[in-house]
Amino acid sequence: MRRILWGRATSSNVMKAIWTLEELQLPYERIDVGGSFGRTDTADYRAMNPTGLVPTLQEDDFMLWESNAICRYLCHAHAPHSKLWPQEPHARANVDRWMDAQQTLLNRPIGVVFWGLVRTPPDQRDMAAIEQGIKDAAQVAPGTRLLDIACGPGFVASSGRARGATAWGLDFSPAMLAVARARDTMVRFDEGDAEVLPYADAAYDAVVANFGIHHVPRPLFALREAHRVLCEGGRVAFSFWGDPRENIAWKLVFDAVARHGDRTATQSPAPGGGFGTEAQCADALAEAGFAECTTRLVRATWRHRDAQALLAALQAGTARMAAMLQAQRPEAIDAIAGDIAAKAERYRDADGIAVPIAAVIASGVRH
Ligand SMILES: N[C@@H](CCC(=O)N[C@@H](CS)C(=O)NCC(=O)O)C(=O)O
Repeated sequence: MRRILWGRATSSNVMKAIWTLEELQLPYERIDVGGSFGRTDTADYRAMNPTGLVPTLQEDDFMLWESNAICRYLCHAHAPHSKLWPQEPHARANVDRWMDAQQTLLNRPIGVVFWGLVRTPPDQRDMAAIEQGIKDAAQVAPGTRLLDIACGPGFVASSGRARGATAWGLDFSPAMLAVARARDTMVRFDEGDAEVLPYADAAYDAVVANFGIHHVPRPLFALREAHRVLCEGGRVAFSFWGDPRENIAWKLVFDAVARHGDRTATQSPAPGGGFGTEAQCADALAEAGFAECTTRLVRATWRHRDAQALLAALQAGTARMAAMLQAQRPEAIDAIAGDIAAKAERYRDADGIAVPIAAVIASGVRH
């Protein structure tokens, strides 16, 4: 029989299957797929595993996905007397309980940490993890009336809805709203100003803003409005890029522009500012009237093929940073790119560059 475990060894779910195979001393080959190895999007892989995730176990024509199912199957089929999955009903139930708890209870909260600690493919999954962290901070649950302010394409509103919330999104940009509405027809997206919300007092249980509050000219006004539209006990949560000292991807660019270009060349309006450290976020929340204020610095690694790819991602995916880069003279851009490439070398490993980034997730409760 040919036994193949499909999946990169850096995945925690693949590790479970590897560990079981090794523990049971079962012969197998492992083929690297997933993450930077790719191939999980191919028709061949999807035919084995329609989720496109890893691991997948293949034994001749038999295919099995879901890491816990794989571990149980291996014990059941090939080592029925192993202590790994004991036959005695109570002992087995205990193992099953912890395996299920890992998949359901534990996996979600450790997701943000996990994302920050292991290698992830350079396909922007980092942002989804931060969004998840925000929703955790806002404690979004089924039935929650959730408002996503400065919603952009509406990713947070949509994932709040996927968790059972009734979600609204608000943004001042009709172009962003067009994208959001095309993405998700189940969320109501409104055009409006975060500083003057077009909603009644106490209309929401949770208000979130993902990397939005610092684009508002007067963030404190927006937080006061969030306070007004929240009901008693309602929670606000927002994310914000960490200080460049922690947020190296940003620091590489800011330093390079300072050396070779002009940081003031940008035509975009000045940021609302005043956030960046956890203390500043907590002060702003308290000033807006919130209690039980918490802040948490989330660190992660942003992986790219090289510095050029990092710069391209920032140019395509940011607002003020992109405007600042666009405002540089063409010859300065070359020098800036060269400077970033040189300084990014210290973050190089076998797969490219792994640049530290950091964001603050802040939350507070209306009493
Ligand atoms: N519930 C699934 C989750 C599988 C999963 O999320 N796998 C991750 C790696 S830990 C994955 O495939 N990520 C995409 C990739 O590696 O390309 C299982 O336990 O097998």
